[in-house]
Order: sequence, then structure tokens, then C-alpha cells
Amino acid sequence: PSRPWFRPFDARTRAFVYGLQPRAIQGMLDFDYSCGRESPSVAAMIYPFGGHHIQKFYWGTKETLLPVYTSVEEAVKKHPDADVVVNFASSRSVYSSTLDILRFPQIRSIALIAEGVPERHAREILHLAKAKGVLIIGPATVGGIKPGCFRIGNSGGMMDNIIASKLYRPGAVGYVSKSGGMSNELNNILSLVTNGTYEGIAIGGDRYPGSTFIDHLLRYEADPECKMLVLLGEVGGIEEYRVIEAVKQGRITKPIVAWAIGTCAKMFTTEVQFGHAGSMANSDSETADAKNSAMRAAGFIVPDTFEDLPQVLRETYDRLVATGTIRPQKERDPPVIPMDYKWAQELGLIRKPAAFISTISDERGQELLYAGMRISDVFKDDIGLGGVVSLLWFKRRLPPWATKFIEMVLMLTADHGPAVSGAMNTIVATRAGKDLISSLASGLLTIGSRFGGALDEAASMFSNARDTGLTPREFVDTCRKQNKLISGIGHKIKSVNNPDLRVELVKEYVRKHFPSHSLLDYALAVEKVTTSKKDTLILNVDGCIAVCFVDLLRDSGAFTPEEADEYIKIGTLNGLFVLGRSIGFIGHHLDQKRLRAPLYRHPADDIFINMADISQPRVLGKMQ
Ligand code: Q5B
Repeated sequence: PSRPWFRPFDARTRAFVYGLQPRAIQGMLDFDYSCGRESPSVAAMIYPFGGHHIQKFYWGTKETLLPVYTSVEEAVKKHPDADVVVNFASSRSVYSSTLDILRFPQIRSIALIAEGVPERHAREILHLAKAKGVLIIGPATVGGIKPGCFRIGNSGGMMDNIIASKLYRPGAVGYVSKSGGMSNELNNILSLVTNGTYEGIAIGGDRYPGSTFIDHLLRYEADPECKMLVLLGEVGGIEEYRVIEAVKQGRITKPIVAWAIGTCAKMFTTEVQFGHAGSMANSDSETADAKNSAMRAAGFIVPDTFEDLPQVLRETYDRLVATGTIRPQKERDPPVIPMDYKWAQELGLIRKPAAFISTISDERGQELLYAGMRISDVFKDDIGLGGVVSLLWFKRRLPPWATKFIEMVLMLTADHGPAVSGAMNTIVATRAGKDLISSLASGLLTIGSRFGGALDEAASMFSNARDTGLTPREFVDTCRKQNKLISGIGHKIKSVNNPDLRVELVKEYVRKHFPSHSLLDYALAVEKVTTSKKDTLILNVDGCIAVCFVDLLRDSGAFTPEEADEYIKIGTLNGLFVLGRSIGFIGHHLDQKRLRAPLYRHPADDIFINMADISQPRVLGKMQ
């Protein structure tokens, strides 16, 4: 990209960011967007580790992708329009990475952010860059900002600061300072007393900055868009004298407002090292007072105190407006920058309806909570698996007789041999090479109204029948008339003469511990009617658990009648069988794995294949 030598950054500047700095890059992109740039100023990132990949950033309200290259060479090749590198490499790696960057003539400016760069390294970089005509800003700096065009890294601060200081559009004042913090202050002052910053560079506080005050001020002098100069120097070093020399020689003619910070140094009895490595007076001429006097004498506009700086800036600016040198532009509305969702939320500026509501557990605090109960208390109170089920399914602690019953159900239903539908499916899936979860799911998916999944329907049929006042016989007759099987009745192998002992255990427990068991009694009366017809039509394990659970829900005192009905309606009871039988299905899966059981294929002689009714394939439509 061709740009005049004095203008390294404009609204089309494209840069590489060296290092993974997503926050700084987002800040640069938000700035670009606020300036109304057509494309982001960051072309790509360069990061030698982690491989070539892509990262996502906001571009206004939308999103955009930026590539991450592992070498400068690749980045330069892919983006011939990028001529700036913002180098975030640490003090340890900034030297080698900058030497690498300097190999590519495409790169015309490099900002070095790292602090603590060895002076020897800084000087070598400086020397090499000079020879190649590359502009170096830094080290130990945020960089600088060209309002309306380009922002180096984090220069200018947060977006609200950028908007408040009107950095989204250019002003007419070019400044140079050492510190990024003071640059922010200047951006603010200039936005209040002038039409704002044209360009501002913080050269960094080290003793050997890659470019100095004079380099930038000469650029501003040459740039016709920059009408007024500001130099914010400080105690230490002699860079201000090089500017004085240039003014004296007539190389700088634009009005220049200046101040050297650190006039308070004289209040100390010994030499004071201020924040920057270079900010210490090594001779009388390096004091802030001496610099201010010399600059004043050379015709710079130097206020009496730092507090008077805004005033002299205002006067100088007004003069330039009065003489027509500066023609203030019509102010445009400040851009609206979408705020990051997280940030806006932290500030309490936005609210949004949650996509989910969850009321049973919470892991966000110090300790996991089950329905409000700390996990440590779950163990301290020894509430058992039944207690945990009661917290997570019913959001309350149930009395011990009830939680013990839940545990009993889980234990009773845990398995019923390999021949039942679910175990078979689990075994077949395992032997087909499926993993534990798939095999378990395969077994669970067989649980249905005939096998293991009859609890909810049984609970509802028996309680409806009893609640509507049907006698057990009337209930059985009604079902028969409707051609409907009674859920919870009947078993493939268990019968009156071969009773299901699981059912006996449940009945015994319930009779002993439940405050009432009226629905169980009703169901047993129904069983009397059905077994009188056929002795396999017993109250089966599904049915027995279901009616007892209805007794628990209705008569434990822990649920309102509405809650009890709701738990039956929403399918809670089948959950008991599903949970219990998962134990067995997992057991069958592990068993088959242990046995190294091969692929199962059902013997053909066990399948009656009959295609008699379709022995002549039907021909649909005309055959050609
Ligand atoms: N009849 C369970 O059938 C079974 C009748 C009925 C009125 C009924 C069947 C049924 C309802 C669903 C149910 C849970 C399919 C069962 C379980 C877990 C398990 C499993 C395990 C474990 C058994 C013979 C005659 C026919 C039918 C009549 C049958 N059931 N009448 N109400 N409920 N029950 N499921 O033996 O006149 O001869 O045509 O669907 O509660 O799954 O261990 O295996 O832990 O894993 O094949 O315990 O009862 O009998 O269908 O040949 O019927 O009785 O109408 O009458 P079967 P079918 P008819 S526990």
C-alpha cells in the first residue's frame, strides 16, 4: 500500500497482531467499527505455537473470522495489504520476533508493546529498523492512535473513553508523549478544548525508544492534515532538545504546545526516578524545569503549570480557527458500539429471559446443592440413594420409610435375568460390539407398556377405578368390555402357584411401614378376580410397585393431592423401573464383555419364515 512517508496509518491500514491477544484485537476492531471503517484493521494474528487456526471476533453486531498463522512469512504472503505489526511478544521473545518481522520489506511499521526489553536488544532493533526505513514505536508502550483510522492495540483505553474523547473521527492536533496514560489524558483534554486528536503516539518510557518525539513531530509537520502540534515531554533524556533544535532550524513551523512533566522533581533532595526507565535527570538540562524554559525560549507555547495546559491548548486552537488554518468539521453523532453481553450484564444494563428454568440442583456456589441440600449434608444425614431420589425427583425430603421404599424398589427391579426383553437387547447390542452406553440405551428402549413400563398406566388405571367407585369386578369387566388389558396385571412366567417373590416382599414392607395402603388392597382385590380366570393374571411387579407408590404419594403427608396426581401424570413411576433396571442392563453388558461373547446371530431354525402370501412378487405398473 502506498502512503506518504509521514502518514504510516490511515483508514485502510491493515496490521498483523503478533501474539494471541483476543482482547486487544477486539478493542482494535471495535475502534475500527466506531470509525466507520469498511474492513477490520487487523488482517491476521501471528502465533508460532498451536498450529494454524481461526478465531472469531465481533465486527459491530456481527461476527468475523481472523486467521492465526504460525509464521510471519505465511502471514505476509497471504496478506500483501498489511504493512504494520503490533508485536505483543514478551520481553524475552520480542527481540527474535522483531528481527524476524524485519526480514519482510512489506512491513513498514512495528509497535513493540513489551516492557523490560533489554536495552541492548532495543538498540539493535532500532539500528536495524533505521537502516531498513521501518518505523518502530516502543518498546514499553501502548502504541498510539490515529482517530478515525487505526488504533494500535489497547491505545485510547476502553471504548467508552474512545467515544467520550471523539477518537472515532480525526481532529487537527498531533501529539507525542511518552506514556500511554498521559496520552489518554491528552485525548480527553484535546476533545474538550480543540477539535481533537489528529494522531497521538506514545513513544514509551524506555531509554532507547525505537522512535522519538522528533520523528513523529516531523511527520506531523509534513502532514497537511495536522495543523497543531503537542509535545508532552518529561524529566530525563534530551529528546526535547532535538525538537527545540528542529524548531530553531525552521524544520518545525507549526504551532507547538509543550510541557515537560516532572517539575516536582526539584522538591526532592535526591534525584528521583519516575515511573519510566528514562525519566530521571542525569544533568541540569534534563530536568523538567530546564526543558520547559528552553522550549519556551525557542518559541514553543509552554504553559506556566501543567494545570494551565488546557487553557493554552484552547487559545492556540482558537487562534488557528480564527485565522482559517483549522476549519472545524460538522460533528457527527457518536457511533453506537454494541457492548459485550457479559459486560453489559455485569453493569446491570440488560436482562434477558433465561432459556431454561431449573429447580432441582445448583453447582454454581461453593458446594453442590440437591434441592437446596448441601452435598456434604446428604452424607452427614446419611439420606441414602432413596433420599437423593426424593430430593432430585420430588424436591423434598421424604420420611425414612418412604426413602427406604424407593431403595427397595430400585434393588428389586435391578434385574430379572437375561431372558427379559431389555436384558436380551442389551446383550445382543453388546455382542454386536456396541459400547456400554449404546448397549444400555438399547435395553432401556425396550421398556414399554408390556415390559417394565406399565407402572404409570397401572397407577392411573387402578386409582381412577377406585376413585370412581368401581368394584374390582366392575373394573375388570369394564376393561374387558373395552378390550383393554389392565396395566400391572399378568406375567409371562409368574402365577398364583409360582408367585413373584419380589411382589411378596413389596407387599410385606408396605403393610408393615406405610401409614395406609388402600390402593394396594384394592389392586389385590382386582387380582383375585383376574387370577380366578387365569392364574398368570397376578398383580405383577410393575403393578404392585405402582399402586404402593400411589399410596405413598397420597398418604405420606408429603404431597398435596394435586401434587400426587401430577407425579403420576408426568411419568414418574416408570422412572423407578428404568433407574433400577439400568443396574442390571449394565451388569449384562459387562458380563458379555467379560465373556468375550461373539456376535450374536439368531438361529434360522428358530424363526418361521413364510412368504407364501407373497410367493409371486407383485408387479406394480407395466413392465417394459
Ligand atoms: N390377559 C405381561 O402376557 C403380559 C392381561 C389380560 C386382562 C391383563 C400381559 C400384559 C399388562 C402389562 C403389564 C408388565 C405381556 C409385566 C414386567 C417386568 C418383568 C418381566 C419379566 C421383569 C403377559 C393371556 C390371556 C389373554 C389375555 C389375558 C393378559 N394380560 N387380561 N389384563 N393385563 N400385561 N406389563 O403371559 O382370553 O386367553 O385371549 O400385557 O403389566 O414386564 O420378568 O418377564 O421384572 O423383567 O403373554 O417382571 O399380561 O399373556 O398376552 O398371552 O394373555 O390373559 O387377554 O386372554 P402373556 P397373553 P385370552 S411385568
